[in-house]
Amino acid sequence: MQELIPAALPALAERGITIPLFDRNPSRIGVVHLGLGAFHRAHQAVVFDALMAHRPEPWGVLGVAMRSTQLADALAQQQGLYSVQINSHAGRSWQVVGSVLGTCVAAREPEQVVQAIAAPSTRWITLTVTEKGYGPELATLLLKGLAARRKAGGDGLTIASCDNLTDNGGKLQKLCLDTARSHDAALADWVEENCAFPNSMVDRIVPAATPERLQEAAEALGVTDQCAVGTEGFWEWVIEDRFADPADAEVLASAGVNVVADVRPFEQAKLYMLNGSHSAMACMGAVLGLPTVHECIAQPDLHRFVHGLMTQEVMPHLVRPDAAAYRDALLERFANPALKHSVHQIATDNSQKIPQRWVPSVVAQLARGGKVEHLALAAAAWMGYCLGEDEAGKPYTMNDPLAQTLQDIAKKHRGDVAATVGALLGAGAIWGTELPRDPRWVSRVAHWLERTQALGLLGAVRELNLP
Ligand code: CS2
Repeated sequence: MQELIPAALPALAERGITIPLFDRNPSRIGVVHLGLGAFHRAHQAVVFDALMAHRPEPWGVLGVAMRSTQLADALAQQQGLYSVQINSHAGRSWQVVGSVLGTCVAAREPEQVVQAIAAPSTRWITLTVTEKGYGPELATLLLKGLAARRKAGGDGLTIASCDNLTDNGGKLQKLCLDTARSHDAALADWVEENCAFPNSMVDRIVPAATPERLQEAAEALGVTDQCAVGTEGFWEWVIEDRFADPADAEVLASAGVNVVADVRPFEQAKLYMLNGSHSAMACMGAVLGLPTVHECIAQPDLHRFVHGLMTQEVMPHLVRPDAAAYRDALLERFANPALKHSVHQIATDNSQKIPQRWVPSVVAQLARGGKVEHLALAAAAWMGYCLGEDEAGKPYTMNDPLAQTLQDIAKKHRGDVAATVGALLGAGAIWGTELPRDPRWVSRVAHWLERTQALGLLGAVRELNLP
């Protein structure tokens, strides 16, 4: 079978598949994207694809994989083309995205990244480097590029973090400025004055590609696509109106991006409602042996639990309007059977995600004297998850920077509720400094861990759900 390359596009159009109809010359690269994963391909790159079709500015993407070479090379082989399978209520459709005009690997070709950041046509850097990616390595790479840009007399850039972090733009700006200040104060000043770091909230459920998905792509397209991704119909991008070029606000809005003065209401709703529920289902699904989010939410007791978690312990703190409608829409999105979103994928890096997704709701509930039953049961499920095997004794791999530590603790204290709770709440910086010492929180987590051990996780969920 032929592969997905530009020459294959006319035949795809004949099959009714949306294809890029714009000039894909690499000179139109205006965005350097760091973190070339499935999410970027089904989210920002689709927006840039729409912009490339209608706008004169260069919105083409240089897709930079931080370390792994496989996807970058496979995409290069297809001259940047890949397909997106969209699974919405209306059924399934396919789109070939053409905005990625080049790829490289930061660990292998750092100089290419630096040159791209410095290139005059570049206007934006976007990032999806995951929660744990915001460290010195990232700062060094960005600053090398920005130093080269400054030296070449270039304009400032918009540098947009698209990771699921509270205050993502602010955190990235601080990382860059702090690092720059420690060795090059003039560069720090230049970045501060010329570059904009908007906060942004991005949303689209994009499971990691599976061989099954690639097979579906081959069947639908009639050509092979090693880089196909599957996603839902829904997508949302809310970004703070803070751009190196203020005219970009209107440009982005023309592609359906929501440009706002303050992202926080959207960011909090998304992190605590969507991602918070995701992480709860990830731990519960892993412990119960339910492999996907769809299978979790199809379980009536878990559906009721997730509904209760959002309604009782998250929504009281949200500013985003229409929280109930937002919740109901999320429950429907979780139930999308075509996504097959693996709970183990979501449980990856739990120790980095829990502080962003659960802790703020626990703290806010305690501050208002509210209940934390659902969050405490979710925490107990996470403790069960840390054992590295489901309730039937089937082992799984934990992908987490703290995997070994957490599993050692969980196994060492297995069966001892107080010791497990004390040690796991104190591990790393996951639960902050206050919660592990707050008896209101510790006692509820201990309660639900005890119930989980006595009744099984589903039994404990049923007990919590009782009216
Ligand atoms: C998920 C997110 O893997 C995870 O941790 O919670 O990737 C989630 O699917 C996206 O944030 C949805 O926008």
